[in-house]
Amino acid sequence: MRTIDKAARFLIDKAKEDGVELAWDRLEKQQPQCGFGLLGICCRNCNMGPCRIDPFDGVSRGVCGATADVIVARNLCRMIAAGAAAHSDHGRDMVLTLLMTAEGEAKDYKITDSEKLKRVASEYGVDINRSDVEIARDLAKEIIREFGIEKGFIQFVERAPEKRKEVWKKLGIVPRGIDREIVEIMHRTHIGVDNDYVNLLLHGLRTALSDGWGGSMIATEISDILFGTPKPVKSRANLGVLKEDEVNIIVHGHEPILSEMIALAAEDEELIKLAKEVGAKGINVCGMCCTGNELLMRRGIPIAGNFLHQELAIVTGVVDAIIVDVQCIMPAITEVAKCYHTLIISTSPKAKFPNALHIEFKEEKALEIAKEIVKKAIENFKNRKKELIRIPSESMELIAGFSYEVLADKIDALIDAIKRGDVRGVAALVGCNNPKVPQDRNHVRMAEILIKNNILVVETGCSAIACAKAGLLLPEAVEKAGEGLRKFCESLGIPPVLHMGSCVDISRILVLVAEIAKKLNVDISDLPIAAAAPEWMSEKAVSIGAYAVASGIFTVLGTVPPVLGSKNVTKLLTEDLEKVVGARFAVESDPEKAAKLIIEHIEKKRESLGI
Ligand code: SF4
Ligand code: MSK
Repeated sequence: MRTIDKAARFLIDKAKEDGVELAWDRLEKQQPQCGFGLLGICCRNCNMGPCRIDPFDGVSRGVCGATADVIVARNLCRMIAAGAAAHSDHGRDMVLTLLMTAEGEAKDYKITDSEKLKRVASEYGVDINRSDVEIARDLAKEIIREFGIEKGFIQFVERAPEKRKEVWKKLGIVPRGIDREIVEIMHRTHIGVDNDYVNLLLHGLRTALSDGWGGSMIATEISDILFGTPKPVKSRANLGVLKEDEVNIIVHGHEPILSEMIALAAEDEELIKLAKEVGAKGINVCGMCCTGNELLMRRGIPIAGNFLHQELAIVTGVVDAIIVDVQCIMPAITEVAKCYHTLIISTSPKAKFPNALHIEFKEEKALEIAKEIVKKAIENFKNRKKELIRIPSESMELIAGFSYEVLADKIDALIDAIKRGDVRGVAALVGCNNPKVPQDRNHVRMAEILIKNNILVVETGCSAIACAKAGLLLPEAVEKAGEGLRKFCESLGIPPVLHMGSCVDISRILVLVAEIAKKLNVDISDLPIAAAAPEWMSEKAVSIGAYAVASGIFTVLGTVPPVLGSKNVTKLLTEDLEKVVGARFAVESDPEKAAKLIIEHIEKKRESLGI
């Protein structure tokens, strides 16, 4: 089975009829995948190699003498570095936009959440008794400094409970500058530098922390300041949100700097008029992946799908443009688009695609460029190939928008419910789709089992979209929950599965669990909470998993990371870390068993807390 999603199944069949190759087909062609790669025991870090460790063939060291432990640890650290870099560079772009907004260079942006601006500025010691613009300018400058701090630590680390900070201090892994930690990984993993797998992995955790409590948290907070802090909002999810009689524009990628402007441009009277002139009834903007989550959370803009929906959207034949910025955009989409009429428009100088139309996005002329892009989509409406049009009917209602601020005044009620035992604990389901897993199966199945067992589920990224499509982000989904969770959710009028945002918004979950721990005067690792990335695929997910564990959160991975080639690294990650940071990884691809691991962990933590 390739997917549990009916709409996806419909379009996978259509793609076959149309002769279009999809990620699942390419995965099949990759079989059998390289065993050395799967185990993480190949190294290309210098030109004496490439080397691989082959215990069955008596090869236990690379040319330089590196063992499987060193090679696996180095490879994993480099994955963390790439993931942390992606999130944090996104964070940097947000701060630079805030600075340009404050200095009057990015006139189409404004400070939307002035209260949050002041709150964050206070944390950074910025004087808040001034105009928003002045505060924003100084705050942006302070935060930019953090990317390459020479001494001292990332400010948001202060949001962690004291006990957690003590753990980090003792281990020497309090994150310093975000860029510094990432550069240091690249240095340490160069041939002949750090040859101790424990030392390497500890720095990997430090780098991941600079993502979770640094780059990602910055991205979330600045996005809220610029575009507003999310509040509960109704919308719809799945490919049925596409409309045959409107110009369909999908924004895909990650940074709201672009997608917010596209949403604004699509409301322009002149462009709506133009759309009508070409025979469409209007302009339908939909999201995909995390930039879609950003628009969904703040504007209620419908979300067409998660990672494995990006090719399928084109197969409907009605997507007039996919506008992309950065991250999780398959290079394959330009190939798929060749069979239909879809225009792929790239916008970031960091992410170009052969055969795409590149219209560079600049914050100084944001709305003007966004309008130009939307116009291209409208002009493409007439190029649809009528015989290839088929839109699946599936789209599900949902409620999203559960920022930390929305939940803040519900924390006491949650703690009471946890103490009473109505709610057993909280589980975060996050991360991607991966064609190695039937699309959405693990996300949805795990969420169903967890809520049935009275565990409140919070979600971000593609996991949240999977559960949205399955109808779990609705208050009515309490029917699938256990009695205690049902009572709790009904009393607050919330669904049992809460959409907390995009991948960088896992920082909202960190803030939530940190506040719960502070209220109970315990460490995060003492709480009855857990996390899972049931279908993860990206390096960002590796960084997320690493900062979750380093923050004290037991984390279950649904696809196997490339570490099994080293028994020592595997043991460290799945056993020994528990003694060091109070949490560990588990790997379990069966969603039933993975949910069971989380339930057992939560019950164990409840017992230790005496509740
Ligand atoms: Fe081989 Fe060592 Fe070079 Fe890696 S760093 S390619 S193990 S010689
Ligand atoms: S978009 S990182 S596929 S969650 Fe954030 Fe989805 Fe994973 Fe990308």
